[in-house]
Amino acid sequence: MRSREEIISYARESGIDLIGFTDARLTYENLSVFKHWLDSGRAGEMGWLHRNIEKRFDPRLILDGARTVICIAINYFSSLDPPSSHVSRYVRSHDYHAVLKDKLNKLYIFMKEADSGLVARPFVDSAPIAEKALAQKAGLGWQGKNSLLITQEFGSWVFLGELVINREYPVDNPCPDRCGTCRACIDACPSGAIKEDRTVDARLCISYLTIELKRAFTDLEKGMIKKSRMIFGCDVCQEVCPWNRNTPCTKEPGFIKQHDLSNYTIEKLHSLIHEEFYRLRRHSVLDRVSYEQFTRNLAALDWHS
Ligand code: B12
Repeated sequence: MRSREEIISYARESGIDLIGFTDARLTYENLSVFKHWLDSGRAGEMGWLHRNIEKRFDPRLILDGARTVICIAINYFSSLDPPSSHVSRYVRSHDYHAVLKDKLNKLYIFMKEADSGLVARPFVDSAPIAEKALAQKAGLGWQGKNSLLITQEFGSWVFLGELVINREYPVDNPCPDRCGTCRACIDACPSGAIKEDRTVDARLCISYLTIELKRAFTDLEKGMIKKSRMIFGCDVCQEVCPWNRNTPCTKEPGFIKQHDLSNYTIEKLHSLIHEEFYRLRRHSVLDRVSYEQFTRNLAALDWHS
């Protein structure tokens, strides 16, 4: 079995920025916050979040015999976008699911070489698993007022992933809260989506409306999109966070700018024809939206009430 030190040093060499260990369980409090969030309707139409609730907070239900969760984070901050950008930062990089999954698979192979009985499952947003709560417990950072995992080293510009394993390792201490009295994200959110209890009301979140919501917009939703000027995701609650002021540039080649969508003016976005849109979508998180959603989002920017 590889030691903690060997795992940490292999992870660092393979481009994983932060790594921490925690036991394969979350608290009842996390579960009850999540259930309350669902019951209050804040998940909007993301029906999939209502499924496998117990699994989300107990990785032992996704991997039989799970003992430890190795949590990782990778910085994706690359360069300053032009202020006119209408897409969130993560659109420009290679799809983070693939980048982090690849690192986790390599880490697994490295560990397995020294331990043939090791069983593990890698996750990147790919299973019902409470990634931010686990990462906080593994000491990577804290869940800020905007609900995102904020790290001291890279702010919240990190993607999260986990390797759930059937081996026991010494765990890290949970990270304390460092938001203090700051409420920049709550005040800056263009649509009032960030609630005082550190959760987000997805129904008001521009990221949800432009990516996850599949149907046509109501007039109220069109008004929110128009005000935000965004057509894919939203980073306002991250842009204003003081912890995000000095994030160094990512070292991950996959997260360096892939295409220039962030430089497109509204006129240029309107001229994106079907084929070009699908070309840009390849290997990007843009593939979460169809061409119909994309044009729906764009049309909302010109909406007149
Ligand atoms: C659903 C989802 C969304 C939804 C809902 C967001 C939300 N905040 O809930 C929408 C579509 C809006 C969304 C948007 C974005 N998302 Co998203 N999303 C997820 C997903 C799949 C689940 C999150 C979730 O469970 N939400 C439900 C709420 C209730 O859970 P929670 O926020 O974790 O809340 C917990 C804590 O608040 C805690 N808690 C709160 N109060 C208290 C009190 C006590 C006493 C205790 C003990 C606990 C506690 O308990 C809750 C349950 O654990 C995760 C991946 C994953 N599997 O975890 C990615 C994830 C959170 N998203 C991510 C990203 C990058 C984004 C965007 C930045 C994308 C963009 N540029 O547009 C935005 C950011 C918006 C925002 N401020 O959250 C990253 C965030 C990385 C990070 N640094 O944290 C994740 C982790 C994916 C990843 N693998 O990297 N997302």
